[in-house]
Amino acid sequence: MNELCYIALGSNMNNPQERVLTAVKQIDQLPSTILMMSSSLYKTKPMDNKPQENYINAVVAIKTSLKPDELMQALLALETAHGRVRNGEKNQSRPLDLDILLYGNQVYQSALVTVPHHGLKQRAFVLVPLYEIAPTLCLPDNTPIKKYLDEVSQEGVMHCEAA
Ligand code: PH2
Ligand code: MG
Ligand code: MG
Repeated sequence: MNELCYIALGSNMNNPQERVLTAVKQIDQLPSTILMMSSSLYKTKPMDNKPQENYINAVVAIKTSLKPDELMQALLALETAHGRVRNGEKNQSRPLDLDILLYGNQVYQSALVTVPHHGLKQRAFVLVPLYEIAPTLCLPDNTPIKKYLDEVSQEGVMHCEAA
């Protein structure tokens, strides 16, 4: 279990709250992977004010020996198991989105995955739950995530009470 990784979860279809909680358990059950921490759930407004249902977002920390592409394959399989269908359109509503935010301290890009995740620095619905579980975390370039959190508006990111 060598790399500490952070994964963002998002859902705005078909009972998102329950779905995200289920997905957290499923991530813990991936091969060679253990769940270290999970954030609270957050109800969030769609990015760019898209006319969509609100999202449920969360972030988890895992330790895994899966390589970045293997981890992404496993996460994509989970998305598919939750009924996600990709038609090439960007940012459409989805039952489950699982993004690798950080893979240890690695900077890595392949056809399947880019870490750090391209949206990490600008998205409050990622930064708020990430900061909750890792307040002193720094990106591979040594920038504290707190810096980016302070730069975004947290309006539209609402903490969900425990179910
Ligand atoms: N994911 C998107 C697009 N827009 N908006 C919110 N609030 N939360 C998301 O997870 C999200 C989004 C594409 O991945
Ligand atoms: Mg995403
Ligand atoms: Mg994704």
